[in-house]
Formats: sequence, structure tokens, C-alpha cells
Amino acid sequence: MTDVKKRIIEEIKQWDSIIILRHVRPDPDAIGSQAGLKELILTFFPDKKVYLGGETEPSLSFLSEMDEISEETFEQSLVIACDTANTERIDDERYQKASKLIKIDHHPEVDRYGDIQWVSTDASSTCEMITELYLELSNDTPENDLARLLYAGIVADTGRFKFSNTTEKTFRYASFLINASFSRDEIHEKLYEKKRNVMKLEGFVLSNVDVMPSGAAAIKLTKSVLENYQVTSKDSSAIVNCFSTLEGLKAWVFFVEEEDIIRVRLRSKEPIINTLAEQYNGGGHPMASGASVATWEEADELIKKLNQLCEDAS
Ligand SMILES: [Mn+2]
Repeated sequence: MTDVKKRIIEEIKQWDSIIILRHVRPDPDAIGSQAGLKELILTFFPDKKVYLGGETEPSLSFLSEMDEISEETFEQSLVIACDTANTERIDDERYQKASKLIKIDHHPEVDRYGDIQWVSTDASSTCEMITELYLELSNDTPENDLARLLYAGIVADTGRFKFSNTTEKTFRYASFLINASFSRDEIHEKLYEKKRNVMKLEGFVLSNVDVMPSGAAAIKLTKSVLENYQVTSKDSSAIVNCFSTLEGLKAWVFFVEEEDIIRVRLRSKEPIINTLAEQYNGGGHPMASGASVATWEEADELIKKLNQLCEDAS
């Protein structure tokens, strides 16, 4: 809505100091929209102080580095949370100290939080929304780093323009962004670069994935498998789509055993799976969600339900 974008811009104008946050365990869209919004603000309001909060994610530091932010700064700043559906997932809970909070997100709404909320589930990515915010202010080609950050988030969240969230608008904005002269090759290379150990684990996954006649598939990465391949749970997220091109596949689940929970990554090409994720402490997009279970018995129960969803989808 035009209105909410104008309100966000008006709010930004009123603050000297702005902190931008995003969700924990950030992905390229989270960092891209967060750091992209900072560059956007500095493009139009160069005198403002803009800070990026949350833990540094080493694998994404090629996009942007985070800042150290004091308690006082939180008390005196406008806080904007990007790409985060619920307050629990905001990286840096000191957002609560701020007197004003804005939410900008494309996930289905989990929490209605923030004094201003701009939630657009039609947008492929939060980076697409930040591009739209930019276009509200100017039609000029954005500065290189801004364009690079937004483009990276769009590419990542659309699976290189392949997922069904990719719209005419997504392509239009991407083509607008590539007028800037950043290196697309470099972004693609860094986004999809795999470590040797992760690639070996991919071989294990391809050989061991359990595929059911319904088109459901499941793979369990136990602690001992991860230790064998020297891969962390977070690293393993890079291969969640590695067998997505399998003939007849409808939906699949990755279980990754962590210290005290088993992380669940659900993906689908047919049945809606975020409702299933919601039954297991999770949620997300209709075709890509996350959840967690406590035991392998619970994991098997989830597989049964996924199998049923795939049977019903045929
Ligand atoms: Mn996103």
C-alpha cells in the first residue's frame, strides 16, 4: 500500500538515529534487506546515523557486517525489523527498549507487532519490498552497494527466479537494480559456493533420502552423521533443495539433530506445508517452512502427516 510506505518514510525523516534488525539465523534476504535499507536511508538522508543489529553471520559477511550498538542507542532510536514474522525471532531483543518499532516483512503474519507494519505476502522477498520503498523516493539507478544487497536477497529468496513467489514485479525490480554496476557473477558465486564437507554430505543425502510412493521424501541428519561429515546444522541448510528435481517428488522434510532439538526444514512443490510446520513449533511460507521436534518418534509422526498431505494432493 502506498500509504504505509509514505508513513514509513515520514517516520524515518523524524529520527536522527535508526537501528535496523532482522531475524535470527539470517539468510541473504534478511541481511540484504537490513543492510539495503540502511543504504537506502543514507542515500536520501545522508546525515542520519544508521546501525545494523544482530549477530554477525560469517558466511554472509560478504553482504554486510553488523555494528556494535549500545543500550542508550536503542533507547534513542527508531527500530525497524526486516524479514521477521514474529517478535521472538527478532535478532536483538533490546528492540523492546525502543519507543517506536516498524515491521517490514513478506512472511505470512505470525505476530502483529510494531507501531507501523508493512506486511506484503505477495512480495517474493523483503528485498523486493525495500526496492519498492526506494522507487517511492526515486527512479534513478540506485548506488551500487544498495542495488547489490537488494539483488542478492531477491535472487536467494526466489531460488534464482525459479520459485512461484517470483512475479512480473520481481523481474521488473531486478531489471531495475541491475542498471547499477555491481558484479552479479560475484554474488551468484558467493551465494552458491559450497564447502567440500557440505558437498560430501550432499552425496550422503542423495544416497539416503527416503522417498515414499506418495511423493513425500524425508532425510534424517543425526548428530553422528553431522559429526562424520564435520558439518554444522546451519551449514546443512545449504543442501535442503539438493534433490528437489527428483521425478514425482511433491514435498520433503530435512531433520537435523541439534543440541536439544531436532530442527525441521519443510519444502513443497504441491501441498501447503506451513500448516504442518505450525503444529510443530514452526511456520513460514506455504511452500517453505521451518519447525522443530523433540524426539525421533515425533519426527516419524511428522513424516506420516507429510505423507498424508502428499497422498491427498494427488
Ligand atoms: Mn525473506
